[in-house]
Amino acid sequence: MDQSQKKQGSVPKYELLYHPEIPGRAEYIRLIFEATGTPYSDISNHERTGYTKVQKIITETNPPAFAPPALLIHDPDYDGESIVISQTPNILLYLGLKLGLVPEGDEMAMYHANGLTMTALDMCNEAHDVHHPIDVEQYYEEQRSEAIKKSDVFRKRRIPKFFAYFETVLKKNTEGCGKYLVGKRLTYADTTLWQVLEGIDFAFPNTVRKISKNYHLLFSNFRDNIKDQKGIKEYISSNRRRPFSMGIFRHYPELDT
Ligand SMILES: N[C@@H](CCC(=O)N[C@@H](CS)C(=O)NCC(=O)O)C(=O)O
Repeated sequence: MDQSQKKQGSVPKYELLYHPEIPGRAEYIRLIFEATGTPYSDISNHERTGYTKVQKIITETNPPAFAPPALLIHDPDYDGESIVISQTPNILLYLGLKLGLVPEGDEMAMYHANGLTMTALDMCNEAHDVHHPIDVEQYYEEQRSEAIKKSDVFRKRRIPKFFAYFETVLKKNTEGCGKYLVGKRLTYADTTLWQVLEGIDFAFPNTVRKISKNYHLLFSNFRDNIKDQKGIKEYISSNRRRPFSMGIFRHYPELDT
């Protein structure tokens, strides 16, 4: 749409479409809203019949979303139409640009931030696959022995590889002083990686306790810095922040021996 057609003074409205209760993949999106002080509605958690509404919207929209999270956007720029977009990294990129959580005035740095976000989400997906290595639609208990085998590889090889990678990224971004992944201010790559670290720590506390000393920037500078960011700090201590439970990140002691 032509910029001249913009309706002055009206602001976009955002509705988050996700499962109720668990933080899940929607948490990466909530962190953008919270860090930027942007109002949003979390339909499943805010409305009594919210989840029914979420399912209806994501299946009836065109194109339908395969799975939550999705974002319902009412933006005056879109001529009164409501738009639904899906896929976590896609939503993060959209909001990152709209709400100013991408590096300023540097297109390539934006792609770097997005690439780092996707790598953090890869680690999240692998953590999920540890407890569901065979079938996402079956109970953990039905794939427990395979999960135990997978957890061994994840803890011994994949976690250290991801941690070492992000430690190197922090070291190389001298502008960020070990506090930010790209440039010298907060991007959605930082909020996303921070949430993945929280999740890994929840699911694999023994592993993290044992090896975190090897990743000094990641576990002191970076992690502490992000949790103290304006918006994030208040959010963490609010009841809007959902605790980890039986979502993507799960703690089974036998997977963290
Ligand atoms: N790649 C998608 C994955 C979406 C996804 O797996 N969503 C989960 C909840 S976090 C779900 O409801 N999945 C149902 C399914 O895959 O059938 C994303 O990043 O958004």
